[in-house]
Amino acid sequence: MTLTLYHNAMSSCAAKVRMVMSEKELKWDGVHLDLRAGDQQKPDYVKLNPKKVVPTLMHEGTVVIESNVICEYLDDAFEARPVRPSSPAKLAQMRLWTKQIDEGVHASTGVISNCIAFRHQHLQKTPEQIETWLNNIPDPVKRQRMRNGVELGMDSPDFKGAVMRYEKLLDDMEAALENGPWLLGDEYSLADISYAAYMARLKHLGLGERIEARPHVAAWAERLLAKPSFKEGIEDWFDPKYLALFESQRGEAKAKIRDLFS
Ligand SMILES: N[C@@H](CCC(=O)N[C@@H](CS)C(=O)NCC(=O)O)C(=O)O
Repeated sequence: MTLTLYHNAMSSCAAKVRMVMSEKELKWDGVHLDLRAGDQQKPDYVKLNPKKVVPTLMHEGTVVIESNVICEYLDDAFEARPVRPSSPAKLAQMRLWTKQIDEGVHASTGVISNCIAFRHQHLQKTPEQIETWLNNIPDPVKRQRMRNGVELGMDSPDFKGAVMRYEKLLDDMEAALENGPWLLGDEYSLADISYAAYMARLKHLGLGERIEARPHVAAWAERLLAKPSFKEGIEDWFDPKYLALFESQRGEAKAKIRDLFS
């Protein structure tokens, strides 16, 4: 079996795929991309992933992009230890959770992460390097969001909407978790795994109070982040430089978020 993941230690989408591979006990090789150095925009990588993002999976000559697609591909290609429910009704429910990530939750995470923390990494670069990175982002809407975040931080016009997208998600989760320990009730699945890295990111960025405000979500996040696959696929990859950056910005972020809700 040759399974190669092009990924980044701190990327939420790549983290999701690593957690799935851990759940399924798959052996894989990694190619680590430095997203701040622009590895994702280099021509050889763009041939694999025209969206210029991680992750990308290579499996015996097949290239698969888009983390939600990769997770389902892995579950189809390697049937042991399934991460998806077998009933069509539950599978449909699962996909309603995972598709939300592509419909706004991931973009909102990008906004919040950039406005609070990642902008400080970009601001270490020369203005020319920042422009090169921004101009190479294929999606013009994402390019503008990233520019706003780097230039304006938490005063970006996108910031409040991104936080509110999470409020809606967490409210929906709170309601779903009244029916059992996992988002689909009794069955732990890709619906839960897909959100593990995002819950960790909220805590890192000072939005943990938004989780704690919802008792079912708080207990679920604790269960999810206690999974051995979270440790192996996500926590063990945390980059101490990023953790230090998150910590240095958390106080200001918490105060700003509290202001949004006062
Ligand atoms: N929908 C894509 C999103 C991928 C994505 O946004 N990846 C981020 C890291 S989480 C990235 O590579 N960012 C680099 C950049 O935008 O320059 C997926 O799920 O794979």
